[in-house]
Amino acid sequence: MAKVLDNASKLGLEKYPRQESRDILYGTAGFRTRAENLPHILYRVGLLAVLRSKSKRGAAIGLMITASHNPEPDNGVKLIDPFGEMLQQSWEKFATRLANASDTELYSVLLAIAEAESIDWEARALICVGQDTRPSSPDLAQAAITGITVMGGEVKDYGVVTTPMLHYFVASINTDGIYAEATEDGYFKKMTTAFKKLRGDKPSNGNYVPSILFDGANGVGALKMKVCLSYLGDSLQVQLYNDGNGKLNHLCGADYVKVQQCAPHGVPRITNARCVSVDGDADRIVYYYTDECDKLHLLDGDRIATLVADYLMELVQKSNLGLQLGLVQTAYANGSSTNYISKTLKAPVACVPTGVKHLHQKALEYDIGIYFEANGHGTVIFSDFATKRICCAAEEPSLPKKQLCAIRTLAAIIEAINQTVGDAISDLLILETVLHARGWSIQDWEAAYTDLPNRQLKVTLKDRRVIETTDAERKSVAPPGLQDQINLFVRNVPNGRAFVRPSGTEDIVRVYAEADTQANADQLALQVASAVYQLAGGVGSPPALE
Ligand code: 16G
Ligand code: MG
Repeated sequence: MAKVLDNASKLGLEKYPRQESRDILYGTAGFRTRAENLPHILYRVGLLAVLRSKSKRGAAIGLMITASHNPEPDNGVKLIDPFGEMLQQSWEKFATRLANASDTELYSVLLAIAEAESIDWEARALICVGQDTRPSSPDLAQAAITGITVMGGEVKDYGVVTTPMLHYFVASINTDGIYAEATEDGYFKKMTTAFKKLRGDKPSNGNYVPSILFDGANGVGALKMKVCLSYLGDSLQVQLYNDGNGKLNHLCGADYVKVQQCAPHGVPRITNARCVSVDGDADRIVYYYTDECDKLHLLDGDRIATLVADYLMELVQKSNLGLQLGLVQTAYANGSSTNYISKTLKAPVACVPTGVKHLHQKALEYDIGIYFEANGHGTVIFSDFATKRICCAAEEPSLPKKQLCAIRTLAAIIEAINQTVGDAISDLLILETVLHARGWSIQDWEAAYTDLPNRQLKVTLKDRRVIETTDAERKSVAPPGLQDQINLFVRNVPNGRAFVRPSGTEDIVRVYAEADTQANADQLALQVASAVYQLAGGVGSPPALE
């Protein structure tokens, strides 16, 4: 043991010494910063991954190198736990401690973690490594692999993959059952076979046409969609744009479309055509179209959740298996979507703090849990109980035809969805299935409800931690007086709602406001941002509408 640790700390000093940089936090998306500050971090995350795997008696752990939708010069890393879920929260602290230790402290920090977790040094360790398409990713992967190797861990290097593919592979290695073989071929074969089964032999239906324009953000999503196409055959026509020749995430991709509320560059404007954008590591997806006046219509994660919920609820009713379905959103969900879920769909809907781990955790409480962040990250989770009921009933030919058909559809959806985490490609296949089944165009989908106009603003503070929130980030408890002010502003506008929260990924706080009109939403956002700036120690110029 001492020899392993000694090795690790020595090698770390020689090859990957700690660089002069500020302390870094393992946040909602792991470590993320400029790529040049990351080599020693990757090395240390490699060391930690081995401890994590050993602590799970040799279960495979994932190590994904990506900075998702961030600009190309950034990069990042996050660890994936054995069932394909995000790293357990208590280990986030270990990651932060190890990343910020001085070179001389490295040995003792590793030892302290090993002791705290009663690590069995004899246990094996298997780490699955994946990377996105950034130019900095291969060297960073090498740093991680060095860390894993000096600690005696085994490496399974998947090369360039989407984040959700790596989650899927890790879950597949560690579990028997619903996941396919842990290879790219296994993954695509399983998903697309189920998709084709769901689609039947008629790719068109009513207003639905089996053809989309796909914005790949010039990242791994484009690369893997290309592979997926060879499995899809004639079942879906996908025109690929931003397929990797341009700059990653630059003026394109799901985050750009959602945040800037404009169509991505590099995709032709074809009036009313159904288009999708994914982000730089393909774990988010949004749909959009541009109308006759060249106006963008965005169908984001809230719309995706409601579309999928509406469809699954009908199947659940027809299946008569007594399964309970629920949705999970964050405070960013448009008020109209929440209203639609509770009043029209009459489904339970929970609100949790921002970050996939919170949504995923809550969704596990339902037989069928649907979670989506407004930004397009989400999936559907079937509990073991629901999976068993559905899969057993699907083998009961004596059931009435309509019921059996609904049950078999649910069984095929279980095969097509990546339940470990939001997966743009798998989500796309599910959404295309629902639209096809409904016979809907993207405009039919949009007609379900009207979004409340909303506005987001950023405020820079001396220390963003002075903002403290409660009630799933919907209310602030510090600094004193801030929530009273927000309440006052909100009361003055019809359908007003606003909140403020410190970002988990940037050194800013975010303000969200919605109201009956865009002018009122803008005014509310500005009032709240100004109050934050005054009461919480704003720096730089006072907030303004961009
Ligand atoms: C991260 C989160 C995402 C969240 C976003 C919020 C994961 C895998 N990703 O990207 O879910 O919406 O952070 O960013 O959890 P913010 O804290 O800067 O608003
Ligand atoms: Mg992403």
